[in-house]
Amino acid sequence: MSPTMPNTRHTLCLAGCVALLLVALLALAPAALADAELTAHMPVTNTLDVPLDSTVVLTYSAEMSATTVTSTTVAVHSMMQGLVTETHSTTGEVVTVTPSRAFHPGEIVYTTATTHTADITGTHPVSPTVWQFTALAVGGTGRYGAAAHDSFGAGTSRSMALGDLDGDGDLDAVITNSDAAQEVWLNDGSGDYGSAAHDIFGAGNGNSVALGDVDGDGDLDVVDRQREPGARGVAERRLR
Ligand SMILES: [Ca+2]
Ligand SMILES: [Ca+2]
Ligand SMILES: [Ca+2]
Repeated sequence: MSPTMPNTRHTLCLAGCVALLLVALLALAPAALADAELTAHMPVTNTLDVPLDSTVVLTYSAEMSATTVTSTTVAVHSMMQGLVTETHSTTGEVVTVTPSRAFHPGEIVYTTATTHTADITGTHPVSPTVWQFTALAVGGTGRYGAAAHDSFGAGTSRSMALGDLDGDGDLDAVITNSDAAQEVWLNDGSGDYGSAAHDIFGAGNGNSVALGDVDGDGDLDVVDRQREPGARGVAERRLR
């Protein structure tokens, strides 16, 4: 046997061990994130007690390009007010959105982070992210007294929705009637809606209604469904 054989076997064994160690380390290493991915956000999804003046903070995996972060690419919509995105501040990987108005107590808020943002190299996120949270509601006794404070017309109402339709900070009402036109009632700021509807639309047969910023221009739009007795319903979209 050659005197060099043991050294050769030792060298081969060492190389094999090193290779195995590298494979093991690679298996344990976390998967590398692609650039510009959203890795965390505050408030986190489904938080129920978010302060009314809270900001929304998004953390990405790379330094973001401030010019790509706008109210179109990172938008905050509240269910009762529509688009509330005001200013974006971008510092490195962190984007902070400061809403233009305080959230209403108990309302649901949605943040949409699209794939049209980019990091400083121009790389976009692979997927959009949408999440929701709920604004904090405090106080109150849960008791409502014996008499209604206001009544809304004489129609046979089928459904209603609340939202700030005129953008003055208080909650207005949309009511659908089965035997009269649909009605918008504006809040005077103290919870009173007056004695007359502010706006009417449609021709009755209202069945259900929902509010949302359908066209993305910042204000709340109305989607209502009307239904003739014994007939199929017709959905209408009314944009502002
Ligand atoms: Ca209002
Ligand atoms: Ca008002
Ligand atoms: Ca709108």
